[in-house]
Amino acid sequence: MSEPITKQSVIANYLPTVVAPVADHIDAVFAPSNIALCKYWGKRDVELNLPINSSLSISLAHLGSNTAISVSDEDQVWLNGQRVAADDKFARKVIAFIELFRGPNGLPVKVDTQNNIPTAAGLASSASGFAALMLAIDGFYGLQLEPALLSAFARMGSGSASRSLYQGFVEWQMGVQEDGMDSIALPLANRWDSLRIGLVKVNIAEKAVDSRSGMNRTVATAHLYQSWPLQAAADLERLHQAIADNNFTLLGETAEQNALSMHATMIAAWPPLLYWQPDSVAAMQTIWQARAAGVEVYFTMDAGPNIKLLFTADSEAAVKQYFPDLDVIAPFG
Ligand code: 2P0
Repeated sequence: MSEPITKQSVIANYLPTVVAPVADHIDAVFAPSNIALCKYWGKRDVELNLPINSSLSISLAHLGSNTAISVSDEDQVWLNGQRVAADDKFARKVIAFIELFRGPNGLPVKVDTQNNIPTAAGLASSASGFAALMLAIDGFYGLQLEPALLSAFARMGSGSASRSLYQGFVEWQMGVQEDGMDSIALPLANRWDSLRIGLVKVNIAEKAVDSRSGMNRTVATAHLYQSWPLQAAADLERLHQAIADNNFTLLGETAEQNALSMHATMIAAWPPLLYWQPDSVAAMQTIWQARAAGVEVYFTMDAGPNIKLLFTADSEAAVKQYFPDLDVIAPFG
């Protein structure tokens, strides 16, 4: 029997097992957060974060993570100006990821990440975090990796990080290879300058079940999950059509149905997974009321209670009548 494929064994095909820094430190590098219009939900390979379906996202311009790395006398991880305990899950994940490149006995480092989005609130900070970390590793160790490798390696840190290497619309192609090296994200050339994303913050506290455990539980226990890959494939086609035609109705309807279908699979898991809170449902009802009144606004939702609105610039004033405190992002600047 052949050896199981690991992150280390895949990376070793492209890089020496131990790499050394090319500088004492590198300045912070930025990667944007992203919100999927067709979601990544379920893995065909848990070790490599290989997805069961392709996904399509939109990056959040200036919202994301800035990560710097420097030489240090011991490994240390900082998040938003505070040192994180070495045995904390986040710190362990970050250092384990660095070890994939520098080896277990490489020179200790300080990793300093500043997120300008709420951490672990369903606003995809792990996506921007691992994408920025991958870019910082690339600079600090002088790897000069091409974009496809940066995306594939960032994906091993967190699946959705594969998409956060680019701005704008990004498709993460699921790939078919066993080592996952064709499971990479690519940017779409299309822009959509009038597109807006509104953040309805229901609760920015850390969630009880992270998306990694949530998706594994769904795949393992929800019979409803069987229909998800078919739905995702059809939605991806519709989104490509919507983007090519500048058809906002098709984009919004597809994204909203995709998100609710993903949540349906979670609700059908056991133990059930319901990330919604009463205020999430209240926001959905408000969105449907607004639509019934002729305002073209749709929503998407990730593994958390917060709602992300989709609309175009010409509807912004009307949408704000329903959501006065809305944070609005223009993903194309
Ligand atoms: C997405 N999510 O496409 C979906 C929708 C959450 C719901 O990608 O285990 O943190 O690190 O690969 O990337 C969040 O999953 O999971 C996510 P791992 P990740 O945005």
